[in-house]
Amino acid sequence: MGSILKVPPSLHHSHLFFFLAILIILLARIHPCNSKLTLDYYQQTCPKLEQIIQETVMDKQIKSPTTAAGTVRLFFHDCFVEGCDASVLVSSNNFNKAERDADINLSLPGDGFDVIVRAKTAIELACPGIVSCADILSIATRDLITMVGGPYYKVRLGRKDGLVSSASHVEGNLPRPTMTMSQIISIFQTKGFTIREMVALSGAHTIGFSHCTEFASRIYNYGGKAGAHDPSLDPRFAQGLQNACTTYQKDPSMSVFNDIISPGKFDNIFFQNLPKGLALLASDQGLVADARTKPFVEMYAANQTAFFQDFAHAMEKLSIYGVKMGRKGEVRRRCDQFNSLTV
Ligand code: HEM
Ligand SMILES: *[C@@H]1O[C@H](CO)[C@@H](O)[C@H](O)[C@H]1NC(C)=O
Ligand SMILES: CC(=O)N[C@H]1CO[C@H](CO)[C@@H](O)[C@@H]1O
Repeated sequence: MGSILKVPPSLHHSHLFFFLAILIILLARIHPCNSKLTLDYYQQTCPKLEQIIQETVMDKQIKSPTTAAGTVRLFFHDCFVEGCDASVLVSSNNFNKAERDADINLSLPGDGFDVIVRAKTAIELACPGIVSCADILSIATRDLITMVGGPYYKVRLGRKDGLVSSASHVEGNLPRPTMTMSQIISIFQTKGFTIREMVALSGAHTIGFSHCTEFASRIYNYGGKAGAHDPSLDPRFAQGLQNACTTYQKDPSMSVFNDIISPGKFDNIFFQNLPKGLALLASDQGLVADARTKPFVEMYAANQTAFFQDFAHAMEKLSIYGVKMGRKGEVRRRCDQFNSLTV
């Protein structure tokens, strides 16, 4: 090795560059970090993995129907902050305020975390120390989407769990309903997602709910006028929301289904609701008001097959966003703690 690096003084700069380039290519080839996610990653080491996850999520979803939406949102938040590396599952401690405790975390804890912990426990019994929490979260999300009526897609495996989870890394990486459409598009585009993919992924709001605080400014004293609501809301829907949220300031847990027509079913009704003024979040309503996103809303509203196809592709893409492999991560023993903290 030493002799390769010792360059004779006569050697021209471009030769040196050439030597170094070859050396880097050779080193990259023997280094395992270069490998890719594969469908059969655990075939030898944990053949029952997919079956165990499937059973765990079915059992949990039947007992707690809010699990599917909670898990899908958890997955989205995990992937958009530090990549899909289960960083969102880590608990805070005295030394570190973790990602899950950022102020955007409303509704994140609960069933989503619980179903992953359960699956991890069952998997550790069958094949200890093998399967990453990031892979479990990816498969569980896909299975839950399928279970509530959404499309199936393939999930490649081999993610490692991240070594960083920090509340301070959340801001700016996740969209908020108060953002303009340009700001939301920019967050997705920075991460390599097109406007079309952004609209398709937003279709996840066909399940689950939002807390009243997330849309209160649209239904109470809109624009500073007493009793006024956002005029883009259907008037009867606005009144229903005002009634449903009356005491939300005293009780911050008050919430309403995102897709009021078919809240528990993964379908394209969410997109059909938008032009009717039946969207809770200002950002969702915005999808049908902006010329860049409206054509996709109309296509998905008219054609569920088109929505499912685009959603499945976009989820597959999301599930490999920023994944860590090889020594860039670890297989956590507990999904809520880095291995350096467990004994
Ligand atoms: C496009 C920008 C987006 C914005 C501004 C946004 C914002 C929100 C907000 C404010 C909530 C309500 C949270 C609460 O009150 O607890 C929510 C819920 C939800 N979001 Fe998004 N979101 C976006 C995109 C996405 C994407 C891409 C996905 C997944 C692929 C997703 C999945 C969900 C799910 C499933 C829920 C329901 C959670 C539950 O019921 O527990 N969202 N979103
Ligand atoms: C719906 O979308 C699918 C998938 O893109 C396409 O093959 C089909 O022709 C569309 N159907 C209609 C009625 O436009
Ligand atoms: C349940 C939970 O973890 N909630 C946290 C969400 O974030 C706020 C603000 O950072 C914390 O105070 C909560 O404890």
